[in-house]
Amino acid sequence: MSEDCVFCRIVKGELPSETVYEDDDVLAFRDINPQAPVHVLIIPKRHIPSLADVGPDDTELLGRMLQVAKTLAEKLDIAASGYRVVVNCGRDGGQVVFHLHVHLLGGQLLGRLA
Ligand code: DGP
Repeated sequence: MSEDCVFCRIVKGELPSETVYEDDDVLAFRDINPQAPVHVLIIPKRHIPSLADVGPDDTELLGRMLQVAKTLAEKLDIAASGYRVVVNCGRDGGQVVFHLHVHLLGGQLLGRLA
């Protein structure tokens, strides 16, 4: 846990969030500034600053985060229409919060990235 990390504070319950999924290792909650009708963040409870900081021991955790994205897409009713899963990494990747997170976006047609 990192004292000054906003997502660690959400994990600890010090800041409110709208939780949509939780297990021992993973938490998912609605983004405070949604970019689509469905915009959920899926995070590890353990503080990992970014994708650049994961190691071989984190392979299962990363897989579970993607499984949670898929399951939440079904639960939040965007599986059939489609959705986007995004991980911003580092400054040029547009990462603002340095606690690893997966964005799950859907509920509207999303613009092409490339
Ligand atoms: P990124 O650019 O990938 O680091 O996205 C960080 C996201 O985190 C951004 O979409 C807004 C969201 N966010 C930042 N602070 C909070 C917060 O306190 N609560 C919630 N629910 N989301 C937050």
